[in-house]
Amino acid sequence: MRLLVTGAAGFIGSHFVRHALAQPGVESIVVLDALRYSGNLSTMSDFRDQVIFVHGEIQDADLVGKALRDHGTTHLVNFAAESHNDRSLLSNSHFVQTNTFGVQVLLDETRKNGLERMLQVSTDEVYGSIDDGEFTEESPLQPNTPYSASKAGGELLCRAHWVSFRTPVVVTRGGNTYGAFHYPEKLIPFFLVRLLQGKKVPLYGEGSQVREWINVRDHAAGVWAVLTKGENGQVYNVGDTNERPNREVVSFLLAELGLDDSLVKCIPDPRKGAHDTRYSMATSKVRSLGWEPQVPFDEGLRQTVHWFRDNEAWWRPIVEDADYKSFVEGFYGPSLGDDL
Ligand code: TDX
Repeated sequence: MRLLVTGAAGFIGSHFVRHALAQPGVESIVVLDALRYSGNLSTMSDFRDQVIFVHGEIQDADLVGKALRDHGTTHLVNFAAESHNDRSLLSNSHFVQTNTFGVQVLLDETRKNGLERMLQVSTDEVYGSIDDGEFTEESPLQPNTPYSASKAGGELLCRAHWVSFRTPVVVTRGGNTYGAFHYPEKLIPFFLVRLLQGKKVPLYGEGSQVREWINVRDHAAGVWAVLTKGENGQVYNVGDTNERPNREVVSFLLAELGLDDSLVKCIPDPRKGAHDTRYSMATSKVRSLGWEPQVPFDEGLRQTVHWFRDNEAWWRPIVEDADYKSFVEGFYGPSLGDDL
């Protein structure tokens, strides 16, 4: 197998490359990444010399086609995405450009260059919110934010290219993912880097929303299982059964760092109507491929806390970057400052 992995200078993509490098039969890995704000070469430093790096965007058809041909690619896995809901509430054209149009480019290039398979990494957020029960792969798509709508658009193109052209494509829908190298804008890494700096953390509303958490190593292994054993034209949920309200996750982080509740500030919910109350997915389909999650939530979350505590050299340049500061101030308001 000769792989091209897009977005591997980011969080889940980098863990997927680590996983793939340890598998038999992988002859080469090309990483294509635009190095936009959440992609960092430092995230790839432990495997940089084992992959071929191409700098560019998935929307660039000429670049993608050339990269596929130059390296005799057989399989393409797409992790490249704009992935933060809150940013999509501020402005969303980049989301459609990358998450929808970019996927169309990859599908066309997969077909034109005769690849054996493309895998599109998607998200449980395409289903919208569920109060009781769980989403199966047959549940309707009812995305609630520009981010999740742009991901749903990418997925629908996968379906259409399979039906129209028999382009060999599979889709995974991942749950909320946590672990090392997570760009500090999502709940867990954002709160960790703030707490580690002694700063307050902004919990939306009362923190009652429920998310289903999966460790990033399990997510990467799930994507690998679908890539190697899934069926073309199919969608696979990749989740674990760790449903937790946000405030419980935050309590865990505080306890693990020896801090108390005084660092939590409940703020008016900036997502307003677009804040999904609960995600939950059925995963029997992916489990039928022989995959199952290996990392218990408490153990994985503890390891994540320790990783952030021990790897300030990775996150410090990110939180000191002017664009990062400007997003945090712009979204949460200048009062977030050092003390919320
Ligand atoms: O500052 C915060 N305060 C807060 O209370 C942030 C950033 C988040 N939250 C809440 C909002 C959500 O209920 O925490 C919960 C998780 O938020 P995010 O980490 O932003 O994730 P979510 O919106 O649930 O989406 C995630 O899961 C699906 C990822 O961001 C997506 O990329 C993925 O597709």
